[in-house]
Amino acid sequence: TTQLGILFPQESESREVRSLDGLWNFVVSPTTDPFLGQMQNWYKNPLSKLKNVDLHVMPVPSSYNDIPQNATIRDHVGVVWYDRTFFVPKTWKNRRVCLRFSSVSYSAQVWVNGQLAMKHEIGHLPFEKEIGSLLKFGENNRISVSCDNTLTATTVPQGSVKTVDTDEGKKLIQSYSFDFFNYAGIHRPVTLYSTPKSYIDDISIKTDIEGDYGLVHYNITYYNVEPIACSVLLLNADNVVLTKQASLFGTGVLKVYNPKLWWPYLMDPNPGYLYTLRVELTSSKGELVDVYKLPIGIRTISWSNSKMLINNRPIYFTGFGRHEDSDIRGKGLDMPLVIRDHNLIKWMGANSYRTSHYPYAEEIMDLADKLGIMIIDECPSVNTNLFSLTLLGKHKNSLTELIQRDKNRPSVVMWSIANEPETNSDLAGLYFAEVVKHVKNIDPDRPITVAISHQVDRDRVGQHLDIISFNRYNSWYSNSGRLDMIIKNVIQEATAWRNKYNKPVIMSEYGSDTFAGLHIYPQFVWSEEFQVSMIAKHAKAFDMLRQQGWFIGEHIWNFADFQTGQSYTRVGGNKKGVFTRNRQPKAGAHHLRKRYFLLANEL
Ligand code: GCB
Repeated sequence: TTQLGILFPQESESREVRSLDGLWNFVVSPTTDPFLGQMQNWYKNPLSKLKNVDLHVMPVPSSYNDIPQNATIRDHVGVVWYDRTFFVPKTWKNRRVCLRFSSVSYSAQVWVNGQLAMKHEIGHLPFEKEIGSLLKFGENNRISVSCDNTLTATTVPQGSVKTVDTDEGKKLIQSYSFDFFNYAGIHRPVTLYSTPKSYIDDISIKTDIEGDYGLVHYNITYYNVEPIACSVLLLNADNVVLTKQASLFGTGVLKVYNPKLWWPYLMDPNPGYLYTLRVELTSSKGELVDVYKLPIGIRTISWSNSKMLINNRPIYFTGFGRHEDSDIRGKGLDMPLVIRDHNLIKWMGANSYRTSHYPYAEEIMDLADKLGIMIIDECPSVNTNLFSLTLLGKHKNSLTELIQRDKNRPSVVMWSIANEPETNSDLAGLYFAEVVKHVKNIDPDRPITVAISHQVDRDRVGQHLDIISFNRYNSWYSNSGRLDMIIKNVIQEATAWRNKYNKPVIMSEYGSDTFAGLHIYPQFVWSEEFQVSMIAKHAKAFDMLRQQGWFIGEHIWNFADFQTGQSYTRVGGNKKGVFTRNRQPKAGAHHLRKRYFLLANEL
């Protein structure tokens, strides 16, 4: 279901937040009876009271897969169960109390004190519900969550399940065609928060530049149980109030003289400048009722048939495809990792990345806003095929929810509506025309792309996009080992995309698996020397393409090594990172950062 108002929970004069992160109880249905939990309604009683099941301690947030010492749980297909108790203060009785999950993969049902509170499908996106009527105030309450990782032809992303005969009897197995491991669980924070009964539900902003002024167009929705006045303040980064405006209908424009613009990293000495939009609801007696503070950046995005511009300056994307992935935690949010990653991104001199292949945590997006890292924001559609109306509906939902979550972020400069879908059929053309129309209806102000892997000549999707991104593995999947066949092929393919559509072109993936510490010279596949030369050859092609005026970016695959499903093409995971899974640089990282800093100086 689509929802409005998914503002990130924050403390303010009127709002309180309690974290439900920590240790939860965790139970998997026995493999002999995968549906036992559903049959027996395990949400009705504490999981700790169940007989004949293994009770685990499970940290939240985290993927559950790599926590227990148990391959059956790692490879489990279907539903798992979580529960815990939590205390709700008496003082919240007359307030609006919401329960918010920042992400559960893939789908979830949530019960509070044995009563269904909400359901959500599609991982990597937040969902919440007002749960006041289900709570006991001044007492302990129980929250139960069932989480299903099953992917089918009508989930986003897609997969398929079948039953196989094993040495241990019949088992369900999951297959999927993307390579990253299908981690599951409560991946991001769970929060309980309270607001007054009259509250700010949503804020939308759009910024513009007009002469010496920065413009902040805002649109606020709020609910009130008493007469309410809404006002809006703009504060600079030193918390000085620049303007204040009473807003009768919740919409208006704030003007800032000589604004400090939001610039990407290395395009300005002070990148990522953020103002604060402070929204206030006050009662007829003039008392403050609700306050929400939204960080905003003032910048413009525009594009032509050959360029993309921020604040009217052409940009050139340098950076990576990435994953939310690490040892033990899988896709669980881990702040030490997140900060380390962003320190590495700055150390690399990269100005951007794509959130391949799903939306990343809001905490990560906050950092991108602050540091001036440009984000190509991707929805969870990977390798899409077997098009259907049901799939189309969910694909659109994933974008509605993504845009609802990220619409105000200065770092988000483009929507990626799919990675490597089927693009060569007429049906694909029709399908993506619909997806594009949907996104343009919600957000006409950011360009749309798809990371395409099929061949140019039969493509039916590029016509609907603003910017063409293509993924190609020269010297790896194509002409393995042939470092002498990269330059011509990259130039040829980029030029073919350009000639077909007359639009800006990005190479959104190129790379080679590289086993850290493996040295072979002359360069040989899997060695660090090979990755360095593979990067150097691509750089030559990119530099020639840049002369043409329509080639606008290069993203290497991948930032770091990551876990995959089991296959004979992967040695302990995908090793195309320029960093290891532990975030240590390979030779390729040292090589590439010189290029990124040179490019930043040149542009
Ligand atoms: C791709 C996919 C990416 C894979 C990569 C690879 O084209 O977009 O998800 O990880 O290739 O290494 O095979």
